[in-house]
Amino acid sequence: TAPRFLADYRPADFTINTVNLTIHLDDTCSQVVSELTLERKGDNQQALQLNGEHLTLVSLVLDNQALSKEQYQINDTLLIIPASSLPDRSHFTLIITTEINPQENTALEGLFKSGDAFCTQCEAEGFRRISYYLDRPDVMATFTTKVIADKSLYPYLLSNGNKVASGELSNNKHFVTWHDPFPKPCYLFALVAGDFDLLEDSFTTASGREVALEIFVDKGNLVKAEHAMTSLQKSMAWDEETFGLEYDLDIYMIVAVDFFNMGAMENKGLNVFNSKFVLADSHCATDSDYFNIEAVIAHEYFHNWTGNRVTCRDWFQLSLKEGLTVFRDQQFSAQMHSSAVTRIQNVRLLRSQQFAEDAGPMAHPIRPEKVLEMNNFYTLTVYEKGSEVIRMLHTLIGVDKFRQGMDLYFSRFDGMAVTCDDFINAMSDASGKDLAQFKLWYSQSGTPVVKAQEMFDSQTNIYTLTLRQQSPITKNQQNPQALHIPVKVELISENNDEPSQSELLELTQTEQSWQFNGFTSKPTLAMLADFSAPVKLIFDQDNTSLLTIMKQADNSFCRWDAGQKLLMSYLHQLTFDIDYTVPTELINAINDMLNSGGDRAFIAEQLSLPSFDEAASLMIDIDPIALTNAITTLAIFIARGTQQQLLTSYKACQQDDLKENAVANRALKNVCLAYLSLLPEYQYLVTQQYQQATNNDDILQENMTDSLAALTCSSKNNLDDLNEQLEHFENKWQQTTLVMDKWFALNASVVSEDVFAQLDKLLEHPQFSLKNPNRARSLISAFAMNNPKYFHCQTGRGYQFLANQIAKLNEINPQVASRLITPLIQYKSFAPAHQKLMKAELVKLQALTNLSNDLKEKLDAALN
Ligand code: DPP
Ligand code: ZN
Repeated sequence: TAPRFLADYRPADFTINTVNLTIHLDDTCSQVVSELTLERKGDNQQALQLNGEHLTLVSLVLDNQALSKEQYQINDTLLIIPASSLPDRSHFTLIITTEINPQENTALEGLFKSGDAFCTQCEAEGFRRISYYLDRPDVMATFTTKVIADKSLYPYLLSNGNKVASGELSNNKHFVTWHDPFPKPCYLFALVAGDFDLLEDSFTTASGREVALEIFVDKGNLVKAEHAMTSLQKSMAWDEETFGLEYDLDIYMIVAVDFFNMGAMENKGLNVFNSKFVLADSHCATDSDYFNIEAVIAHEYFHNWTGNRVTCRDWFQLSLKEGLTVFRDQQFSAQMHSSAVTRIQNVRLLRSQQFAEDAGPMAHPIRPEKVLEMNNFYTLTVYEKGSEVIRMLHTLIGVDKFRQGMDLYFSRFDGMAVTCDDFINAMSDASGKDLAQFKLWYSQSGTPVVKAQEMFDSQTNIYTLTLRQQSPITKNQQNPQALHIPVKVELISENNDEPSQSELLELTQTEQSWQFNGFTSKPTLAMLADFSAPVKLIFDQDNTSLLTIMKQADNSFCRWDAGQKLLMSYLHQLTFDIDYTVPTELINAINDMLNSGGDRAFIAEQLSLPSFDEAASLMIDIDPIALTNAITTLAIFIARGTQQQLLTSYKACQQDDLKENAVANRALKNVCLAYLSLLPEYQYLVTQQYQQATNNDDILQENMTDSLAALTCSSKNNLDDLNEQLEHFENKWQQTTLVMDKWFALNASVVSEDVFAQLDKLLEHPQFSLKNPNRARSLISAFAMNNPKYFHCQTGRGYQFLANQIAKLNEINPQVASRLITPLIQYKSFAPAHQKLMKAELVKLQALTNLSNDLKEKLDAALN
């Protein structure tokens, strides 16, 4: 297959107006009858080329006439009906009958089995595995879907839209027919059949329409769907209040399945979810699980407008719906919870993962220009950086103009498939802001670097700030232009009678200066308030200034970020010299934080060291072992120095545990525990907490957040109780799939040489299977991402382990394989000895026979 280019986009020669599907479900041979009404656009004489993969064609009927084999051609990816076989009329019908094998579909694209249920995943290009079709998002049709299956095995037969007919058939079969009145691209098609428990509720929209809400889960899991239901109702209310957007069908269904490549999918009226983003109760789910469920439910719900009502013209425009919808779900979460902590967590994800992607071989603009396998572009760049770009726009034009821009966007484009430019133009027209330069964010890749330089003239009392920007120069980006970057700054005054000043600066040139008056002595600069732009900041600030910002900045993000910079500077020193003596001012600062009496969730973030990935994204030629040692050394230094206060805070949080703000209490408590568990004299606390949270006479006291936090301490420090705890946990939870995923991840994160033997054993565990993406990730990804010390060990064994699993997954599920390869293709940021070992594994993978496009695209980029 050849790559596709944004520049080559052409509208389709044909469109499809209606689709009538009849699907007879069968494990190994499902039959799909697809009746299309087609329309030739203009007077072109082109052949009709329909996409199709892994299909067995049974028959083709054009305007009631069966086509003979001579009248069409077929290959691995296309069905071609030449112009000579097509009628002269512009409108005609085609009935395509195909057969597929859902049971063998381990790629989980198209129609597949998840346990006993049938389900589909059609984004990006999965519908072509169900039937021959114009599988592109700018072809929008009205779907009617009749699903036929065994009545006892599949009592629920679901598809998009409204149920319009149902009935009994012979041989214990039944059918249900669904009609979706909204024309849609086929990537939003969905079908589910199975036996479920059903949680029902409703939502009354602002205009008074009653919407039935239905969540389908595996039998026995009904109570675990309640949080998802509440989250859905909150999301629906929020979108009405914030953007005036109401839901548009009479029914909204969510189905939770265990086998799913992604997090969830926004199919019109019938979302299919990875069960991990639906099921929760306090025993089996952590606080972050709860948070993520709410966020993903919101995300998929928000897609109903940003994605479904207005969709993408082509897949290069993916960020049109994803960046915008991530921004919307982040705003929602910030409003439902602490906006400061939510923002910090967004930034942590961006800096730890997206910055690395943007610096690696797969770097691409948020609107990519060249794609071999579309599934490779559901990336942190398109999603998270895409959201940052929308956020910058929001910052530049303000909340009211942003809303007007959204209104204009919907009034112009409802029901259409459009581009990122269309969106920006609507924003520009509504706000009156010139966004021509801003659009460069859509076409340039790499994380821009912004350098700050300050000068205070004590003669004139003028403070001058100079900013310089530079986007990375790479093979695919020889001549990057200056971007339009919103830089929010705060100048913190030293003198009580001179107020601090906050400003939004618009950096549009390569170099630009601003002057400030009103200070008689040099103020302290806090840069990038709220992280106003996704850039790397280079600004040498001494520790005194950082400590001032930590204490005095008005902006909570700046206070947190200054602390992280301070910590990062010590980590840097320690990676070069493990005997470096960290100044005790850090101990005072941390004691101050613990004593501050502020929001405990925020303090927990302040206390959390930069992760391995966050630190790595700010370094070059990383020696991963030196970095993991530096992190541990710094953590022990902090633990030793602040142990009294840590213990006091730990106990205070424990006491308040079941009261209000339980989530914030647990967050701080468990950060304290993580530090204390580094010191042998406090390790009894881990044992105690594990017992209380996991093995309590009073079951109501049990709590997964605390249980997992204790286990994580045990596994990170390889504590004596670890094996006993893991065994106990396994016995307790062996029936609960999602908790067993946590157990596999814990095992893979044990910081000990023994982890390799353990990994080999776990691959043979009766509950391990590479066919289940969650399970595969819980072992393999957890090892590669959470266990840097052994993943990067000098023998190369960690790299080998990952590559071996990727090779197996290449045959089973290319999408999952391709995601797991991320840490290996970023080899160039590591020191030469590691680079060599990592590269050797990539070379081996490149030589695989049957290499999927997914892996090929990444390997070629990494090794060229
Ligand atoms: N469109 C889906 C989502 O992001 C893909 N997983 O919600
Ligand atoms: Zn999405």
